[in-house]
Amino acid sequence: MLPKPRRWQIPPPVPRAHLERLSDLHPLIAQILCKRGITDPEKAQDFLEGVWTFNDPYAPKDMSKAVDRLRRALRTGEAIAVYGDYDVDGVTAVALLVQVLAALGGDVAPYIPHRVDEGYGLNSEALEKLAGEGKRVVVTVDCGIRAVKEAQVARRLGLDLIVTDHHDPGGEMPAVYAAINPRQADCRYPCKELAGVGLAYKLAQGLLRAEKKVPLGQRTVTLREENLLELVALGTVADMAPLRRENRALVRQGLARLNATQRPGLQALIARAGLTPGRITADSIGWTLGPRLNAAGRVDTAWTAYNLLMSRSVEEAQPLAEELEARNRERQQITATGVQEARERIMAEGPGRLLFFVAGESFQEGVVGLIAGRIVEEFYRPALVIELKGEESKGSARSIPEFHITRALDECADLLLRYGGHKAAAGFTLQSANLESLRQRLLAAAERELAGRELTPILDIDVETPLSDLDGALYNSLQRLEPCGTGNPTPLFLSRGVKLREARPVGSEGQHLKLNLSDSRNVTWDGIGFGLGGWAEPLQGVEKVDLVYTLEANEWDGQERLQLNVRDLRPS
Ligand SMILES: [Mn+2]
Repeated sequence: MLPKPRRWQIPPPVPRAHLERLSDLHPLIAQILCKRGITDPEKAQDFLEGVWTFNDPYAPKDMSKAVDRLRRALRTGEAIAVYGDYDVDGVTAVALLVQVLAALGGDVAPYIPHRVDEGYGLNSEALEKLAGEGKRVVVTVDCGIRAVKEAQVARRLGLDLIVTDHHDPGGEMPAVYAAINPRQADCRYPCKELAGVGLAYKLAQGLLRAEKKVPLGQRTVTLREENLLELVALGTVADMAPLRRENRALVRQGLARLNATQRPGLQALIARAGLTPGRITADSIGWTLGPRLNAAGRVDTAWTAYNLLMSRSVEEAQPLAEELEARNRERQQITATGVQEARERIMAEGPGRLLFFVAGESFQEGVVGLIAGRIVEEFYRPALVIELKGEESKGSARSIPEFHITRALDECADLLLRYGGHKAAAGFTLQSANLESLRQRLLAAAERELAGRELTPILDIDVETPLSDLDGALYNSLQRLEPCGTGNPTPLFLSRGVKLREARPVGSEGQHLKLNLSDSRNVTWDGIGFGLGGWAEPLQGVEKVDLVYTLEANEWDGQERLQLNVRDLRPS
């Protein structure tokens, strides 16, 4: 069977004037930058160097207020709680702020809710518990911006609540002591795309700089802002925050530090996951480190990940890294079973629908989002996966660019107990009795928005070029575009009329495609197409192909060789 078709979005030619302005750069790099809206030589330079020049941590709305309140707590010895989330962004943000407040001499403790027992975000029982323990200030990270009711509870309990959150605020803002969130309408902070951990870092910068200016006591604070950047890189990449503007600068510096990390926990995690210090990229976070840190909160408790990040010795860290490895395997297995079951149901219902809605007792809450993500990948339709559970059920949604899933849920707000998210992903809780109504209303919304549209995933090509124009020098230049990932994808090339010398299926079920190609100068190239094994048969006898691919280096026998990672192809 041929792999599913992709729509090739070919970039319009870049105006000559733009290219001339960037004539210091490799012409293909210049074209890629122009395609991404960077046409000014100075901006191009800043981008390539990962520079972000706006350097005022007090600029976000309410930041000074939050810093002042925390410094009062530090001065008077009031107990502080840092309240986070159980995913990587949340856990790294908690670790970051606890580390900073402790370094400043604070009486500080972390709080991370349990995914299944408590669920996402602030909850009143937890606030009561914290107040009962004598906490006076609660700082949230990566949550809290929609906690209108809980903010009232905090107020009644005499807690000063400082919210730092990067999620979209709802209609009503919680009445809190301070709310730091660049997405609120009256916040003028120029980078709106910081992750939860990025905002925690801004607060940390504010605290550390205030301390430097006016020390609170006799203690010497040895912790420096830069020591926190590896946490920022982990949380930002794992949360899929766009890797541009300030995030790009933070992640770039954070990756450099992560590659030489002195944190025993990260050293243990990196070693156990089989990564090599010095070769860790944003992809290593996305595919290897992030899933392991996340697995703790998905199948058990996020404290394992937190304790790992905070551990002080290799002896303490190693068993935790081991445990994360085991949790991650468990997570993979549960996800695979869930995907299989969801797929079977979709096939039974008829895969022609415009939206998939599957609910069942066997889907585990910790992985419903992962299952939904896989379904979207496979079928290219919005998907909701719900763990059916007594009176209240919890689910997760993933979507395609053509369908704003959180807006669709907004229309069904009367059926939901709580929900939140963004364009492409959302989480929600509802009374199980409302499941059928929710399903029908969402199907109707999908029908209205998607019927008659061509629903095919798009390959957003950066540049069309003869294969013979690619070489090692270009590959080296391309490294300046790193870190690539969400919001700054690895450049996608199109080459037409490439000579095909061989195409054969590889992989345990022949699911992948191995290619041998040659360019117009008769230089041979290797190509690999993951999931493109279905092309092996129809390519027999084909002489020339058009290829969409990324360029990568493959180590073979200690030698680096360029190869094409082919994303799609057609006979010319
Ligand atoms: Mn987050």
